Amino acid sequence: MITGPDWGRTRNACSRLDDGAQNEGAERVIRLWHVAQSRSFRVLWALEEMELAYVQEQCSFFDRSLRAPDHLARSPAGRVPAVEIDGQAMYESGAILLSLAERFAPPLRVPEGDGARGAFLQGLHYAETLGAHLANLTQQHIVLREDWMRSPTVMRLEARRLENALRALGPGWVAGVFSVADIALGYSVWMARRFVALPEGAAQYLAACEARPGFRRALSADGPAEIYHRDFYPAPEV
Ligand SMILES: N[C@@H](CCC(=O)N[C@@H](CS)C(=O)NCC(=O)O)C(=O)O
Repeated sequence: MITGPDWGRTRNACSRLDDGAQNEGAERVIRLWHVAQSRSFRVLWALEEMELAYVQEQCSFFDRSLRAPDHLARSPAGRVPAVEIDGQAMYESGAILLSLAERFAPPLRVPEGDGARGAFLQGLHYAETLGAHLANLTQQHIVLREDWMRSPTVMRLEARRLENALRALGPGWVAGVFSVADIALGYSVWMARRFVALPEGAAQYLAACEARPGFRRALSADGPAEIYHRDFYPAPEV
């Protein structure tokens, strides 16, 4: 879906990475505002799983482009992911995943009335339980640059809580068959391995995610590391 990537680093607007003319002329236009390694990877992965054509607007956290009025108009908190589908904007990754599946890939969601619907919805939302710990750990280890700003106690506590929360996962897909809930969760587990040793079930779950061709295509479209530059960020001793 993406051709001719050009990862320009000096810019104050997001860079378009695609054969946009072809997409713009098509009946449906899906546009994704994305920052490498961020939660917008969920949407990138979903678009690849669904084999949908899309326009990728590659953004950075470091050039204020997410605070520009045009981005705030589509994402009020100035975050990613944001999408526009036929001109209609959305900005919450879980809602975007469900909406894409309902519209374009029904087998990737569990419908109302199905016995696995509860597990499906739970998985979709549980991804953000993991996401809260990941956001705290990312802030502590990476966003706060000076040691005096960080709290070793918070770092250890958040790592332990993340590890415990990961015990709910794997080895199988959360609703029995692969769905967008696994995309939401799989991204969270993929990030979690930078902060904790994954429990066995979560490690098997992640391996199954990483084996999917859609995941691998999304990985090659993700872009240069924007947030995490180390494989592992250990919790400090207190
Ligand atoms: N719950 C939202 C969270 C979105 C979010 O916080 N995105 C982060 C990247 S993982 C972001 O854009 N942060 C930029 C900022 O806070 O300025 C979702 O799942 O879409």
